[in-house]
Amino acid sequence: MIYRSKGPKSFDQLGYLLQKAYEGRHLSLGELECLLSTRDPDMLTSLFKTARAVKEKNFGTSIYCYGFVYFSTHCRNDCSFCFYRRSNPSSVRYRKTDEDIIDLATALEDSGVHLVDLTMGEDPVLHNGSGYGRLIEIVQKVNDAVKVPLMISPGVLPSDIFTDLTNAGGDWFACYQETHNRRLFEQLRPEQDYDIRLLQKEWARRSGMLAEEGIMIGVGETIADRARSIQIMGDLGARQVRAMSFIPQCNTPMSSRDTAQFLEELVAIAVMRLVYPDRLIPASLDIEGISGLRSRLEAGANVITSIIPPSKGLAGVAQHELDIDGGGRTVSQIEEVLDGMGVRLGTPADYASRIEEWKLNDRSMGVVH
Ligand code: SAM
Ligand code: MD0
Ligand code: SF4
Repeated sequence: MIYRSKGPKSFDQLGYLLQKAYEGRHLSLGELECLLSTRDPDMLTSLFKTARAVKEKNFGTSIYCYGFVYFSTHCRNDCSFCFYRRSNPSSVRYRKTDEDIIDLATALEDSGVHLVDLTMGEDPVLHNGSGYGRLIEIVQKVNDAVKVPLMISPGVLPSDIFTDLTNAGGDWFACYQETHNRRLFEQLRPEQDYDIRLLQKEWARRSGMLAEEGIMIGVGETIADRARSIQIMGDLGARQVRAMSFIPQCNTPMSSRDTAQFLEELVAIAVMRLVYPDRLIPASLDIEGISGLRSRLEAGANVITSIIPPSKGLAGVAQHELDIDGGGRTVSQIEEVLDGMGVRLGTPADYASRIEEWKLNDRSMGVVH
């Protein structure tokens, strides 16, 4: 059960915390919990306004956008929240050919995305005893075909694969812990190792990739868990941090849970923005589709993820169909929303130079081994 007793008691208290964050001063765990418990409508307006101001101070009016290629939906794992868990017989299963993956990535690049996210379930064909040669080959082929940076979201890999993945063209490695409460993790990701999953982010950074970390909202975590996660995500050095609302999936153990209150996600986005002014924070189209874009950007997000080309037989994750074949998850649709908000897409060069600067910084700080 979420407890809310620690929300700001007055506008003075809220103003103090927002000012502190705006000036870049450290917020304690208790202060994060307090901000995460904000629910009064006028206080929420102030919270989101400050989060936007912090975003604009660091990123101006530039927003970035990611194409999503979920190229294999086969999975050996049985995550209780996921439609694609191995024991769901009604899940949509496909495995795209290398040619299909290249065509999809190229089409996304041509449509104007800043990055292509290559995502898969822990497909037993690609995660097999004889190594990860096929995965590396796919990444290399896509990298040869497109100029935009690549994100790889393959699930959990052994430590010795990361350098090959970086050399093949991986710029980002995404692997979300979902929660940093170990007990809850065991329920969400049964038979998976908490520590090995957490280490993925470190191994990725050591090999020269940037890391994305994330949590789910509405899976049984407390506000204190969310505050701790926000702190840990920062400590990991993740340059992109996300919060996504849980969407219940049929034929899964969590099918009869309530859908998360999307407001809870927006508050988490705003607090992450206050604490991490210069990191990337996604507004995923995979939760509420295109209709949920504006609220997420207004809460402080600055990267639109889960852009999916229509009618190519590609699925989303939390929303496997929503807005895909209707063309709602395309760059032209998001540009309409951005126009109405007075913001715009950044240039690919701007995006690429930002991430190159981060990589150089990691090298000069001795993160890369
Ligand atoms: N299989 C890889 C893994 O688990 O890391 C990569 C892809 S996985 C499908 C990507 C993420 O989607 C998960 O880590 C989780 O955060 C999110 N996700 C999956 N099912 C979801 C659901 N029902 N609601 C919200 N987010 C979900
Ligand atoms: C998204 N459906 O961005 C995608 C996915 C995997 N790196 C990302 C969760 O919402
Ligand atoms: Fe597999 Fe990823 Fe879904 Fe878990 S979240 S069942 S690892 S696809």
